Amino acid sequence: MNLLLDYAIFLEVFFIALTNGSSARFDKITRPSCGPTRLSPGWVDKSKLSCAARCKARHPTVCRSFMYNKTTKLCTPGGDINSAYPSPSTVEGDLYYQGFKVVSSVQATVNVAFFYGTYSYADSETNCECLNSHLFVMDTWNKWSLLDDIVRPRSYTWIGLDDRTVEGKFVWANTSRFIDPILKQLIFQAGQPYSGNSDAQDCVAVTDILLQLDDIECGKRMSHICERPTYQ
Ligand SMILES: *[C@@H]1O[C@H](CO)[C@@H](O)[C@H](O)[C@H]1NC(C)=O
Ligand SMILES: CC(=O)N[C@H]1CO[C@H](CO)[C@@H](O)[C@@H]1O
Repeated sequence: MNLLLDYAIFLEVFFIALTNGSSARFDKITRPSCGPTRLSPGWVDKSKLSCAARCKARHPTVCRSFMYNKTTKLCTPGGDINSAYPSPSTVEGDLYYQGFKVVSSVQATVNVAFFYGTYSYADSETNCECLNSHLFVMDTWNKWSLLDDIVRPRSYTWIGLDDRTVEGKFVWANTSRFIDPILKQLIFQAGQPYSGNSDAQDCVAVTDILLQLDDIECGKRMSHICERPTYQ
């Protein structure tokens, strides 16, 4: 009986691995500042792997996360993570989120999640913070060259670069480092960043055609990329 169940779970997990592509996995998010939508009441499940599998099986289109308490084995299925929802309670346990993927080339490896949609720059920052991450810091040519694999579908996309503090001084998110002047020439669109008498264009986005950068009004709504350290 137990063996059969194990086998069924194994198949489910295997199927999930196949359908989501090998690099999409659930990551444990340490110290999340928000939580997921709770999709239904939780249940007792023997492992976090089978919790993940059942979340996918019971909520196929919306399961994006789950919470698992190692001690009580409570498994709570979750959807997208949003600052409107509370972070996991002690009873719910640890948060696992499926969205980050490792993208790499010979020169660079990043751990990123692409959020397609309508977020202002501030909303994007909040969303990344929810997941204990920050907007993508594309501070080397090698990281820039990975963009084509991250921004899918191609769309205007916020990265973590802005000159909100001092006009014309672009700072990378999550650091206090300014952009390298040579890199700036290479990755901004011709004639950008705009430094006329309008101060409004303070946040930087990847454009949808050549994946080059442009500075845009921070309130505009578009996609964004969050980045976490690579590990595991
Ligand atoms: C699981 O729940 C117990 C009892 O509610 C709690 O004491 C414990 O901290 C929780 N464990 C985790 C890993 O969150
Ligand atoms: C300097 C700094 O703010 N570092 C933070 C960058 O973002 C990570 C989360 O991805 C934090 O853990 C660091 O403390």
